[in-house]
Amino acid sequence: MTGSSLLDDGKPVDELDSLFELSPEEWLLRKKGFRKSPKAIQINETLLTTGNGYLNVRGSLEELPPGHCGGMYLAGVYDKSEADVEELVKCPMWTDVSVWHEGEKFCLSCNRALEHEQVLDMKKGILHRRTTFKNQHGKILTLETSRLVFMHDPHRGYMRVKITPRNFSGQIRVLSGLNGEVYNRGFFPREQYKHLQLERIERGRNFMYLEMKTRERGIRIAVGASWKMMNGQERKRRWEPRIYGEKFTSEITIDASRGHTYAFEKLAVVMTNRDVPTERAHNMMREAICNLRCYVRTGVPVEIGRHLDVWRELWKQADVRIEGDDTAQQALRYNIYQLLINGPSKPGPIGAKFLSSEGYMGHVFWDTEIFILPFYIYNFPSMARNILMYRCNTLPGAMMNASKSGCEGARFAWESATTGEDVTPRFASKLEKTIRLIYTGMEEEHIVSDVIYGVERYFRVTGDESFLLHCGLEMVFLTARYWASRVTKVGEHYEIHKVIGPDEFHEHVNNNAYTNWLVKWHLRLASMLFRHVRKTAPEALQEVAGKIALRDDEPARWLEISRKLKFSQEAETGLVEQFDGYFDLKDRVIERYDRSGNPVLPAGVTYRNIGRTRLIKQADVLLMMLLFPHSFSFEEKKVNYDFYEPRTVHKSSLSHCTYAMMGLAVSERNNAYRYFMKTAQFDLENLHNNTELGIHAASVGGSWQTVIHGFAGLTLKSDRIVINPWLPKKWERLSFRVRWRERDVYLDITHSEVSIRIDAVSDVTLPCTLYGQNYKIRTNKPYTLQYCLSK
Ligand code: IFM
Repeated sequence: MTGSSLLDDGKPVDELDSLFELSPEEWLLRKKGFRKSPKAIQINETLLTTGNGYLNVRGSLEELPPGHCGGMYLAGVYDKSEADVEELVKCPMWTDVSVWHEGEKFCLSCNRALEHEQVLDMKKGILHRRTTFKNQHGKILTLETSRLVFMHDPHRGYMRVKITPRNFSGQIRVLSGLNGEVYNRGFFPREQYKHLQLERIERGRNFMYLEMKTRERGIRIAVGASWKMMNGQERKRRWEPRIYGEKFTSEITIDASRGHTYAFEKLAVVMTNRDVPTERAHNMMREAICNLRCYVRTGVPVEIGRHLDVWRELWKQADVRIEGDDTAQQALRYNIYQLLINGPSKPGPIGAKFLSSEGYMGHVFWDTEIFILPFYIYNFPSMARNILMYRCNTLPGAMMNASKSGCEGARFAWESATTGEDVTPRFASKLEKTIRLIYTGMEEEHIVSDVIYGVERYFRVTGDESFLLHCGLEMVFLTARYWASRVTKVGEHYEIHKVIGPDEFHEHVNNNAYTNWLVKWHLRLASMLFRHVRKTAPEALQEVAGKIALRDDEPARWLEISRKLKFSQEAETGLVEQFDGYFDLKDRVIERYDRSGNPVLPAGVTYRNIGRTRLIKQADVLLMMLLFPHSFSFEEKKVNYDFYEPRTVHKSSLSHCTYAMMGLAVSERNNAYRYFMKTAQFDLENLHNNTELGIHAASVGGSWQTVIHGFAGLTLKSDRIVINPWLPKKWERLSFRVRWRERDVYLDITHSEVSIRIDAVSDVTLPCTLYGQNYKIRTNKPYTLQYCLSK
C-alpha cells in the first residue's frame, strides 16, 4: 500500500493524505491476502485492534465478511444478563461500511480479490486497508479505508473511506451506520448473549444517534456519528438515513464515473453515562451530539494532528530499540503498541485479553499485576496507579469474597470485573475441549499476594507515598488479615491447604511453594509497614487502623505466621518441592516438540491424567525465584531450573517469559532467547492457536519485562539502579528510557558498555551498580561504563 489516490481534478483527495502517510516499514504490521476461514479472519481482527485504553475496536474488515467477530469494547463496561457470569460487553459498532453496485455487495468472501492488504501503522495508531475486488460480472472496484480512535480524546473515532470504480461507471451505494444489534459470543458453540437494549435512536440533519443500555447494570452507551462525502462532493449524492430496530443505516448513492475516486468520512463519538457528571447524564444525546459538533468544528486534520502528537510522546517514552535483530524489534514494538493502546487514563480494570475481545470474558486475573503492570510502572506511573486503584476501589468486593469463604479481611478474586467479587465461571472448556468444573475461583488464591507484590513494586520504583498511605496500607493490611484467618495451624507451624498454584494442572494441593513464599513475604511486609508507618506517618496509620478496625495484636501475628509458614526445600540440593507430595508423583519429562516448538505430551499422558504426573502447566517454583531473586542463590536457581524446565508444558502464555528471564539468571542464555522470541511473537505467530479469542496480555507485558529486566538486566530500586546486561549475539545495541522517581533514565547498552544519563530537575548523585561494581552517577551528565562478561 503506497502512494495516494487522486480525485477527478488530479489533486490529492484531502489534506489527510500526508497525516495518513505510512510510517517506515519497521513500524508496520502488514496482513496481505484474504483467507475465508473464520479463524483466519478473527486472528487478524485481534491483531489489528486499534484503541486508546478507553475504547478499543477490533481490526475487522468494514464489510464484515461471514465468520467475522468484530467488536468494540469499552473499559470497565461489564454486564451479566443471561450469561453465566459478568462479562465485557460488545458495544455498538460504528466502523461497518458496505459498497454496493447493481444489487451486489463488494465482499471479500464472494468476490475475487485482485489485491488485499490491511496495514497497522503502530507508530500512529492507524489501521489502513486497501482491497481491489472483481465481482462476478467483472466489475473492478478499489476500496481504501483508514481508521483510528483518538489517543488525545478517548471518546472520538474517525474513519475515511475511498472507493474507485476501475472499469465501470454507474450508481454505487455506500452504506455505513450505527449498529446496536450486537451480541457476545456464548459459552457453547453458536450460543450468543444479548447485553444491550435500545434506549434511543434518532437522526438529525447531519448526524445519527444511537443509545443502548446494558440490561443488567443499566450502563447507557451513547454513539453519535456523522457520515458524509468529503471535499464538498455532497452535491453529487443522495443521502438516505434509515432506522431498522436497533440499527441505523446511512446510505449515500453516487453516480460514479470510471477511474474516479470518491471519498467519505465518518466522525464518531462514544461515551457512557459514567463519563459525564450525574446531573447531566439523563440526556446522553445532548452530551454526545455536543461533543460531535465540537469535533466537527475543530476539524479532522487538527484532531488527527493532536492524536499524532500524543502518539509521538508515547513512543518517545516507551520505545525500545534493538539494533541487529529486525524480527525481535518488530515483535517487541508490536507488544509495546498493545500496551500503549490499553493504558488506562482512569482507574479501571485491565483484563487478561486487554480490550481486544471477549476472551476470558474480559476478566482481570493476576496477569495484570505480575506481568503487565511493570511496563506502566517503568514508563507511565500514573497509569500504573490507575491499575492499582482498580484493586483499591474494589476492596469491598474482595472483602465479600473473604467473608463468603468464611475468612476475615479481603481476598482479591481469581477473576474479577466490576465490583471485585469473584466472577470465575464454574465451568470452562478445558484443554482437549472437555467441559469441566473449574476450581481456580475457589483455590487459586496466590492472586491475593500477587496484587500486593504489584503495590510494593509500584511504591519501590515510584516512591508514591500518597498512594501508599491512602490506598496501599489498607490493601496490604486487609489482605494480610485474610491470610491470617486462612492459614491452618499444624503443630508449631502454619500451612495453607487446598490451593491451586500458578501450575494449574494440580488442584487441591497443600502448601504450594509459590503461594506460601509469597504469603510469607506479604505478612512480613504488612508487619514491617505497620511499624514503619507508625513512626513516619502516625495519623495516616491511625486513619487506616480506625477504618478497618485493626486489632493491636494483628501485626505481631502476621509476623509470627510469616516466620512459621511451611516452605519445603531439599537441604543438600536446594530443590524446592512445588507442593506437598509433588515428588511422589509419576515422573515424566518432555522429550518431543511440535513444529511450532511447543512441547508434546509424553505417550500415555493426557490433559485428563496429567495431574498424576510431575508435568506442570507453567512456571511455578521458578516464577517465585524470579520475583524474589535475592532470596535464592545461583546454585539454587540452577538446580530448580534444570529440574522444572523439562517438566513444563508451557500450556499458558505466562510461562515463556519467566523461563526466558530465569534462563538468563542461570546462564542458559540461548534458551532464554528462544523463550523470549516465543513470548514476543506469541500472538503474531498464533503460538497457542487461539489468538482469534484475543491478545495474550501477560505475554505482551512479559516480553517487555524480558527485554528490560532480562536482557538489559535493569532493576530500579528505591535508592539505586542495578544493571546486569547480557545481549543476544546478534543484538548490536539495546536502547530505551524509563521513569524513576520523577527522573528520566536513558540507557544505551552494547556487548561491552552501558551508557547512562539520568535527567532530573536538580543535580544530585545517585548510586548505580553494574555487575556488582558501584558507581556514582551525577544527574544530567552522560556516563559510559564498561563491563565484561565471562563466556
Ligand atoms: O491467569 C492465567 C492463568 O495463569 C493461566 N490460564 C490463563 C489465565 C489468564 O491469562
